[in-house]
This record gives sequence, C-alpha cells and structure tokens, in this order.
Amino acid sequence: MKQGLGIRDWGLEVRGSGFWVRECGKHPSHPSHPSHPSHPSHPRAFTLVELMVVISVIGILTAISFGALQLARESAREAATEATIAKLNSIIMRKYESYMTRRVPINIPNGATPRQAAELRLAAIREIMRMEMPDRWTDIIDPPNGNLPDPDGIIPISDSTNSISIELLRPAMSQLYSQRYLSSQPDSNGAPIGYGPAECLYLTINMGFPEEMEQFNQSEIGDVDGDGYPEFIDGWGRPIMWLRCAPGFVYPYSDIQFLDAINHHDPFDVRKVHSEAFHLIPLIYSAGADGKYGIRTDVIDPSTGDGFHFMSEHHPYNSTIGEPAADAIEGSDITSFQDNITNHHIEQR
Ligand SMILES: [Ca+2]
Ligand SMILES: [Ca+2]
Ligand SMILES: [Ca+2]
Repeated sequence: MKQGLGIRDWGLEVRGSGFWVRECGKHPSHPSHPSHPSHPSHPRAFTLVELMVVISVIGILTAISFGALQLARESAREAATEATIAKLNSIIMRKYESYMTRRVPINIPNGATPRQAAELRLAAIREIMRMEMPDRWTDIIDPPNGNLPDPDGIIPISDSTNSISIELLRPAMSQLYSQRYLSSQPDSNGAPIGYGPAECLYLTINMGFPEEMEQFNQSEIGDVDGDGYPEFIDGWGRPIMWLRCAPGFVYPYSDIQFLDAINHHDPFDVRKVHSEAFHLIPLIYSAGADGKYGIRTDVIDPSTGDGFHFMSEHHPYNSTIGEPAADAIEGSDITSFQDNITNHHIEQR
C-alpha cells in the first residue's frame, strides 16, 4: 500500500446509506464491510522521557530475569547436592548400623572380666570401622600403633587399663584398600593432601558396594585434584567430604548429634563401659555455595602431636576433634561451614 492517505489516491463512494472507502482504480466489487472514515494523522515520535522509561523497564526486567536465573541455578545445584548426599547417607548409614550386629573376630582371654571383654569388643569394633570405613589415608596405611606397613595385618587391641592385649586381624576390605592405595599413591611426591576424605568415601563405596554405584551418574563423580582417585562431587563440582565421626559437630551445628552421653549414648557401647561416649553419626558434607568447608579434617592433638587416628586408645571422642573451625587452607572464617549441605540437617533445608 502506498504511504499516506492523499485524497487523490482514494475515492469516496456513497451507496445507499453507507460509506465505503476504496482505492482508486479498483472496483468496489465486494463492498460488504462498512467502515468508518479514517482521519489522516502524523506518526508521533517517542519523547526522551518515554524512551528512558522503556529502557529502564527493560533494564529492570533483565536484572530480574538474570537474578531469577542465578537463583534457579543455585537452587538446582543445592538440590543436586542434597540428592547425592542423601544417596551417600543411605549407603553409609546402612553400613554403619550393620556394625551393631557385626561379629567381632577376636578371642577374649579366659581371665578377662565382663567389663574388660566389653572394652575389648568396643575397641575392636571401632578399629574395624576405622579400617573398613576410612575417612583419611592414614586409616588405610597406618595401624593404630604406627608400625605399618604391618606384614601380618595384626592390629593390637587393649582394654582401658592396658592390662589385656589381644590381636585383631586386619579386615580383608582394609587390605584391598591398602593395595589400591599403594598401587599409585595419591598426594605423593610431597604434594599437599587434597581431598583425602572425599577420596576415601568414594573408595569405600566403590570397592565396598559396587552394586550401589549404579545409582550415581557421571555428573556426581569427578577427580578434582587429578590424582587418579575419584571423589563424589556436589552441584558446584567440588568434592563431597566426610568424617566417619565428627564429635565436635554437635547440636546446634548438627540437628541429629548431641553431646549427651546419657540420653544419646554410643549404641556400639552396649555395656556403657565408656561413660563419655555419645552417639556419633557419620558426617557427609558439601562446602555449599561459598566453596569453603570450614570443618577440620586433619586435626593434630596439640598435647601429643599425634593425628586424629592416634588419639588415646583410638577412641573417637575428643573435645577438639572434628570441631567446625576456620579452615586453615582457605583462610575462611568460622561461618564458612554454615552454608554447607550435610546429612546432619538435610531434612530441615
Ligand atoms: Ca587427592
Ligand atoms: Ca582425586
Ligand atoms: Ca561452606
């Protein structure tokens, strides 16, 4: 159509009682749609203010949708992390609880009192758990007394007064872990220890529960430090860490672990021979959105200089062990664990 509605291009025709507008040169063959005569008008330009308003509105809408996109991405990462941790929790807790009825392969000497027998059994079950559910490489390569490699795989176990000492055979699974570790040592050549707890968690599930690996897809497994020892990874692509026991991570940090040996006594200590022992629940955790774990995993006992696994009588209770604290490597503050996603409060999130 030509631009403009010059009067010379258009004819006006009157038929009966209606008006029709027709273009010149065309016959009004089907004048069936009456219309009102239109008035010529000039196209109106946007004023500067209107333009500014439109630009602002577009800017706001863009910001809102970008923010919404970021939020959606973060919540998708959180959801993915929670789902992975829930699966890991289910496998680990089943394994953990199986020790309640686990046969302990030790021979209690004839002269032992019932209390000593209970102490030996408790010490043995804790050692078996440490070796079968390692959360650091030293759980695999070092025996409790620091004399490894132990060719015989004999682990000494004592009662609380060290008056009786017996031997515990190194579990077969621990020997398999050891072979895997020694075949190509992670973090060797003086490299800083990277993600040992995460790698031990992967090793424990991959070797101990190969049938459970099917429920994890490739996006949940990585090798962030590239040492050939994979880790389960969270929605941000960072290793999911764990502590078989984290006695410092109690209420209010945890919703399910309480520093209360009376009302929440260690279920493995059936005869209550260890009065301080409260119920410890494995801690599986992601660093969360800030990428900082903020939980100590390589704590040295300041009084002896020994590492976690060398604590007195190898029992897992010590007021400083596993305490949520500033992460020395990342230099983060004490709040950095607060956004972590863990199996200790996954239900409440
Ligand atoms: Ca590593
Ligand atoms: Ca690795
Ligand atoms: Ca964090």
